This record gives sequence, C-alpha cells and structure tokens, in this order.
Amino acid sequence: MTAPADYTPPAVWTWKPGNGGRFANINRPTAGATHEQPLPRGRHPLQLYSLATPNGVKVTVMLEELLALGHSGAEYDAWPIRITEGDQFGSGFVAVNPNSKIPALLDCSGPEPIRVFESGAILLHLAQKFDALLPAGAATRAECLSWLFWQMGSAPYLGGGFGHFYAYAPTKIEYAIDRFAMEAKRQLDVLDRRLAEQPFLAGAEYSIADIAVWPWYGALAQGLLYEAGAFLDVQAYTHLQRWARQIAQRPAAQRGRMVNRTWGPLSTQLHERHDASDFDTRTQDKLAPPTENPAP
Ligand SMILES: N[C@@H](CCC(=O)N[C@@H](CS)C(=O)NCC(=O)O)C(=O)O
Repeated sequence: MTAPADYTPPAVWTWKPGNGGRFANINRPTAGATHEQPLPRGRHPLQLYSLATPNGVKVTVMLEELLALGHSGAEYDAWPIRITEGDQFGSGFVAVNPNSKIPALLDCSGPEPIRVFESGAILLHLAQKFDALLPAGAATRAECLSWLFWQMGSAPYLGGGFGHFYAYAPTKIEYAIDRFAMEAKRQLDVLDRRLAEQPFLAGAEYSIADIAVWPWYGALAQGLLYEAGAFLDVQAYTHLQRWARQIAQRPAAQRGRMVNRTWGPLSTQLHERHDASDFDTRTQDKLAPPTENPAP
C-alpha cells in the first residue's frame, strides 16, 4: 500500500480555511447564517429550495410523481440554491433548514407555513400529506421505511466517503479509497440482492424508498456518479441495473432530475420550475449562467 504523507494530529484541531479540497471555499466548522439573503416565494402551496444533486432530485422526482398521479396540491415552485456560491448560508435558507443543506421545503398550504428539511423527512411529509407512494400494509410500510432510512444512513459512505476520496480529495489516499470502495460495493450488493427478490425496494410497488435510493445508487449503477462505473464494476449488479433503467424511464423521474439543475448539457437543465409547462418552454435566455457540477 502507498504510504500516506506523515501527519500527526495536534492536541486541539484548528480550522485552516481553503485546505485545497473541493468546497474548501464554502465549508466551515460552524453553523448559522453568514449573510442576509431572503428567499424568493412563488404562488404555489409548496416552495422548494434545492439543487439537482442526488439529495435534491429525490424531492423533485417525488413532486413530479405526485403531480402525475393527479395531486394538484403538489404544485410547486422550485428555486435553485447554489451551494458552491454559499446560498445555503443565507438567512432565509437557514430559517428553513438550520443545517444549511439542500433540499428544504416550505409547505404553505395550511394557515402557517411548515418547514421541512432532510430529504427523508420531506419524502415522508409529502407521502403522508397526499397518501401516496407509501404502502398501506404494516409489513410493506415497514419495509418501505426501512429502505428509506437505509438510504439516509448509507449514502454518506458513498458520497462523503467513496465519492470524496475517489473523485474530489486533492490527493489519492489508497487506504481511504479501499475502505470506501469496499463499503460502496457492499451497499450495491445489498440492493442487488433485494432487487433480485422483488421488483421494487418495498416489494411489488414503487414507493418513496425507490425515490430516495434511485438518485444515488441508480445514478451510480448507470455510471453517472464520480465516473466510477468501471472502477466499481457496476454492470455486475444486474438486478440493480434492471431497476435503475426501469425508474429512469419514468417521465416523472426524467422531469424531476432536470429541476434545479444548473450544470451539464443545456437540454438537461431547468434552473427554476414554477409550472409544468416550464419543461416545454425552456429557452437559453431564461437560464442563468451554468455553474460547476456540485455533485456531493
Ligand atoms: N441528509 C441530508 C443531506 C443533504 C446534503 O448533504 N445536501 C448537500 C448537497 S447533496 C448540500 O446541501 N451541501 C452543501 C453544504 O454542505 O454546504 C438530506 O438527505 O437532505
């Protein structure tokens, strides 16, 4: 194994801003707002503040699925939060999510706005509100929630562990890449075995569990995350491949992955979404300048 550079941690850690890592210009060890920046508010009951990273795409796919099911109360305004520029530390965003991470939802359909942060909490809030995409039976609901929370606990090892050290860290550390590649492959195998038994994660029906897992592990399986498809041999997970393709063909998934996307080919971007017709009437002059890919 290649020897890592010598480093002895000091007795007390201190922050060295701009350590060369990706996001070094925005990461910091404290919480709270850094500047005044009110959030825009549109006309729909649901106001989403997000970006089309895997965590953001979960919510826009969910909203597009709800609209496709005929739930007009799921109409939403989606506003981009440019995390590479520090929008998540603006006062308005921090009031909706004190954790300063996208996605964040403001549900204005009742007498008082309700804030919801954490993508899993947002999926559950919407599923319960519209009584949709959450199985009714006790056993399948438990299975659905188990996979939903599996995603919340597992993806940080994929994104913050494997993705960070394989794709973003300023030096390639064999120990870290080995450790997290092993865990990423174990997770892919967990999903593959489950999807060998059932068409979807909760069982026979598509649910919020699939909506949570697909933007991470479906994208990884399709070679769209960290350019790691060959490295992790994702084609070997044939049941996961089948499931990933099947969801990618859903019109709501195709629309959802475009919303608040500010990078990549222009045909894949829709910076703001205020109406279903926005998908058809996108023009280049409505788009702000594209930004760097902020994939986690
Ligand atoms: N557990 C959170 C994770 C959210 C998250 O990590 N969001 C990232 C983008 S994918 C973010 O906003 N990062 C900005 C930052 O760390 O400053 C969720 O599921 O909502």
